[in-house]
Amino acid sequence: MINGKRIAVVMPAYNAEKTLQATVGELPELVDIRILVDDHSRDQTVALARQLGLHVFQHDRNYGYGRNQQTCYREALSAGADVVIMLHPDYQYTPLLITAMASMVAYDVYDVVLGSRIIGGRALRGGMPLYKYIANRLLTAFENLFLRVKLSEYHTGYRAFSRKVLSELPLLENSDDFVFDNQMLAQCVHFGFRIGEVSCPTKYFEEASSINFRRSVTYGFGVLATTLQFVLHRWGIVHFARFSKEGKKLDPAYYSGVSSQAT
Ligand SMILES: Nc1nc2c(ncn2[C@@H]2O[C@H](COP(=O)(O)OP(=O)(O)OP(=O)(O)O)[C@@H](O)[C@H]2O)c(=O)[nH]1
Ligand SMILES: [Mg+2]
Repeated sequence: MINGKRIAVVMPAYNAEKTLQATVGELPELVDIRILVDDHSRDQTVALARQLGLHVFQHDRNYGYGRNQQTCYREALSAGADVVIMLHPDYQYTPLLITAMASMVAYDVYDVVLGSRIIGGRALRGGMPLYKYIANRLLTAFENLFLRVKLSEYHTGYRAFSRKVLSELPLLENSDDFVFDNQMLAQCVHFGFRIGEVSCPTKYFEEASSINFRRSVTYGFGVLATTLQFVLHRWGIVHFARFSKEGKKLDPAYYSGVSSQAT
């Protein structure tokens, strides 16, 4: 708990066996709810997660990173979380920043807090591939221009959200794939949520999960499309459910057809 708010950490996992223990071992004690959603991993992620005492939910097949997050947030809301931090179980983001990020939301300074690898200027030294770094900088500049905000990056997988953000965004209108992350941030901007950032060390290493060049390109085009949709919707030229108040939201009671059994 922080400031009387229940803190949840959600981990969207896919083949995270090698790094899960290190990640969970560094979760601060103030975390009240620890959830792992397994997207049909082929390794021992689920068995290990149970051993580590996490609340485990399993998809009946590999739906993708975006769909995994939908399940994560739905389960965190139904568990009664007030602040939810998404942490990748591949140990690329230090869990030691959870307290700082969760506080910023728990004390109602921001609705959303991002752990930025760009602030501090050490992303390349931390091992981020050069092409990812360049794409990150260019896409960020492009989005800042059209979304009319100033973030240091939109592509970090380390994020904290208030309960209000997760219940009010039309998250069910987003992609099942990696571009979900970007669509969600564009929604946060569109609906006027306050977004803060903290600097987070960049860590790339052998066992970490890392999307390959081809999927990164797909993601990049998805980001461009998301920005274009944001602008078209804003200008009233095309209507997108993703940016509409009537868009489908996460309802803890809603059943998406995905089997996400608690085990
Ligand atoms: N649900 C789901 N999760 C995935 C999938 N692939 C990766 N993940 C998880 O999502 C997290 C992020 O994936 P990464 O491949 O590390 O991608 P990234 O961190 O955005 O990109 P990098 O900067 O290259 O590491 C990891 O912790 C994975 O466990 C997938 O196909 N489905
Ligand atoms: Mg990664």
